[in-house]
Amino acid sequence: MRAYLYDNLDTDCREPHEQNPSVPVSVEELEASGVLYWRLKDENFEDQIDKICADRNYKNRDQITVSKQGLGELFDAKIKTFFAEHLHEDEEIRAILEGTGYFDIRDKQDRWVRIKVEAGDLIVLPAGIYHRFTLDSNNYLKAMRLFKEDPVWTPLNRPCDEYPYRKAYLNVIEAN
Ligand code: KMT
Ligand code: NI
Repeated sequence: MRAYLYDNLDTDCREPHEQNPSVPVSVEELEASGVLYWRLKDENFEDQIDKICADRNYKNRDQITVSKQGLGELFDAKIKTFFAEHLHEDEEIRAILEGTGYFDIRDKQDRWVRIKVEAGDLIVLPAGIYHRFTLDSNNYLKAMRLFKEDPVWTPLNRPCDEYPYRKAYLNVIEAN
């Protein structure tokens, strides 16, 4: 995982979009926005996930392969939905199993922070944070999705500042 400020250029979102010079964003800064991160080691991969699930009460899981082959005829529509700025009522928890991709989140100052993820990264985006996802030029990412009960991943596109999940998120973040 590596995080940095997005350059806001209007080119292909699969490009790195890193500023020059780069402006890195630390794990601590991500935490201030409510984003959690774990690096999973290759050995006992499942055990580490099981522990995080037990600690955080994630009871269920499934897998998604974000690729042309994995999503079939839904690919173009899904990719578009993922990259529209949105939030969810629930946390978005992803353990990256294979491949690479970018989660972009809005920081406290409403700037885009790009988080490059790869196999072995586990990331939690809190409920109510504005974010988006894109593949990079490798066009392939396989992830485990973790969730507490039934997942509510319906994307609520910005603006949805009046939703209780958004307000609750801002209240938590303000305290950080
Ligand atoms: C979402 O809601 O933003 C996603 O599920 C992103 C794709 S999962 C790698
Ligand atoms: Ni999302």
